[in-house]
Amino acid sequence: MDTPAIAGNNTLFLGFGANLGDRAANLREALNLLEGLGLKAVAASAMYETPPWGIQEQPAFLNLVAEFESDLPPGQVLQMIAQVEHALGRVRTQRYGPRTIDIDILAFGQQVVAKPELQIPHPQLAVRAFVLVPWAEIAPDFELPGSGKSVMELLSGIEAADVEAVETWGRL
Ligand code: PH2
Ligand code: MG
Ligand code: MG
Repeated sequence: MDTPAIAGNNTLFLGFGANLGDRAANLREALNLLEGLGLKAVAASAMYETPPWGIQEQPAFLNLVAEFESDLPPGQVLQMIAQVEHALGRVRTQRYGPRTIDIDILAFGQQVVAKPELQIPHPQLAVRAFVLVPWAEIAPDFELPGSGKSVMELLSGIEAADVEAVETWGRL
């Protein structure tokens, strides 16, 4: 067979966060815009209100995780994400600072990407309750490439107080 090893449909998980403007509207619009660009959403978690991580002096976030199917390469999905973040008024100023929308590629099937501009799986997902709680809602058994650990296993490594601080806020 001379077909490329990485082809066909990939299960892709994206993390969404917003802490400026109408946070829920920003999350909904981000999903709609990605679907409009051709990414097929197959599942979405609830929206969770989460304490800001990294820089504490900023408004609380709404976060969610959604699953998509795509046969596009990761770099192309990253471009679509940048387009949607731009359309929703994302201005890149402070690292970990406030934003109308942030969309991160958490995992892309079993692919591993280690480039300066893109790392998959997302390097910090294993320490972030605001990612693992919504992710475990929709895909507890998904196994990360490399470690082979499931989302649920990673979540069990997070301190209880951090998990409890992630509160269900509402449906999309
Ligand atoms: N995103 C950040 C920094 N801190 N904190 C929460 N609760 N949720 C986020 O999505 C978030 C954050 C940088 O991407
Ligand atoms: Mg982020
Ligand atoms: Mg980001």
